[in-house]
Amino acid sequence: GKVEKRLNEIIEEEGAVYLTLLDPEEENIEEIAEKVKDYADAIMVGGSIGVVNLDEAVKQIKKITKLPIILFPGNVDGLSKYADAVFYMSLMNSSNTYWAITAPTLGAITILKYNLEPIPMAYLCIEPAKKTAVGYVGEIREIPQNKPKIAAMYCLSAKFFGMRWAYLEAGSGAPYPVNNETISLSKKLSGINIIVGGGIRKPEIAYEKVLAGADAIVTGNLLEENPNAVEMMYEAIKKAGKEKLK
Ligand code: 1GP
Repeated sequence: GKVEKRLNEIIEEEGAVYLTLLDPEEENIEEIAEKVKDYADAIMVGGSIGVVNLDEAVKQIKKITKLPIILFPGNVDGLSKYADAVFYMSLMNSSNTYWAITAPTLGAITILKYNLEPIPMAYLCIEPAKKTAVGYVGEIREIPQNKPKIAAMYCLSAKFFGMRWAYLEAGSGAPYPVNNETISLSKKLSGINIIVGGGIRKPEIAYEKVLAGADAIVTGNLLEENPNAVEMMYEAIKKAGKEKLK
């Protein structure tokens, strides 16, 4: 697909992509989109707790920028025909098969009809995700941070299933992000694209996550609170990307 191809090109040329997550319920969505449009490589739209204005939100962002919009659905209602692509995700470490396979299956025909580009992704909730919304909604079996091998095994499994991306998620607003050991072992063992998000609020943290092996960094909350932070984040991610490519 076009969007995935573009992301892969950026990873190859710049070492890492920067994805900004916008909550469709966010009131200042236009203001945030206006700020991120010159820095993000793509905009993710979604969240774990319900969506009411998804179509409207996607249309509003589309008016502001031509950046690809990738849906990040929290459930089968997280789809909009106005977006470009969708992370077609399995919450592999949920204790409930609904989140691992039933929800994506129920959404599959809608994705086809809406002509959305599906980007196959393992969604892995790592400690401290249990304390965040996705942990509660997704009924997760939390992957501990002091056992990097467990996350890495899931990434390898994702690769064997044919998924090309794995998202190491500490949860939106997490008090601390996924640690570097978990990221580097996941990347080393699987070789697939590793997305890291949840609790990343400082450029120097994003920088070290990219050097550890992250191919993509996601920030959400930070930009809701301070849209201007996007520039510093972008610079840190691209600086680390360049160094990684050396
Ligand atoms: C949530 O990983 C994303 O799914 C972003 O988390 O809001 O903490 O940046 P933050």
